[in-house]
Amino acid sequence: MTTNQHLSARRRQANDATFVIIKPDAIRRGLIGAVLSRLEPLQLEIIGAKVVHVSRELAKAHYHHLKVKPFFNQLLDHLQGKLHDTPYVLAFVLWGPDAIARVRQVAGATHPEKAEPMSIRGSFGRITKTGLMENILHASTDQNEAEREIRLWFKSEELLHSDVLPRWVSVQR
Ligand code: DAT
Ligand code: MG
Repeated sequence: MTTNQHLSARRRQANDATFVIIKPDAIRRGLIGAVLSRLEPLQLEIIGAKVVHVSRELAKAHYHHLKVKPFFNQLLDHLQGKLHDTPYVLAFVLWGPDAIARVRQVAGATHPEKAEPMSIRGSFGRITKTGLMENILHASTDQNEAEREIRLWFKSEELLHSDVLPRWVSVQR
């Protein structure tokens, strides 16, 4: 094995934490179980889980990178459940080998019609007439985003592995 192969093998085995939200459209449509059954085969540990009533402030902070977009307000309304009469979301921190990339892969591309058909978004997501992406779940895209989002949504005492803070990403166990 070359040094590069060793490095990539180690990288593949690195544990990381990712942040997942089951969004109001999925809750409204009775898809919580379906989403979890797509994630469960990844055999990640659930190190944080809770029901969250999403304030405007939290929604804005979560999607801060999209605040200049024309769909920003609709996005906030969606996350707050205002468009689905569902005043809460389910938030999770999942932990394990390559958690961020593997959850993103199972989730599928942002746009449900472009998502791989067997992915969660490809299977269950849809676009409404107003252009809202009902794409079922949120999942962090990289380590910086995961760390920022986990800190935004969870207190360290709400996580099983709070001992790995602040370097919870890529910590070998
Ligand atoms: P992702 O959720 O795949 O990480 P993102 O962070 O770029 O995608 O955007 C967050 C959410 O915003 C996304 O889940 C759906 C919505 N969104 C993104 N691009 C959009 C667009 N062009 N029109 C409408 N909604 C959009
Ligand atoms: Mg994103």
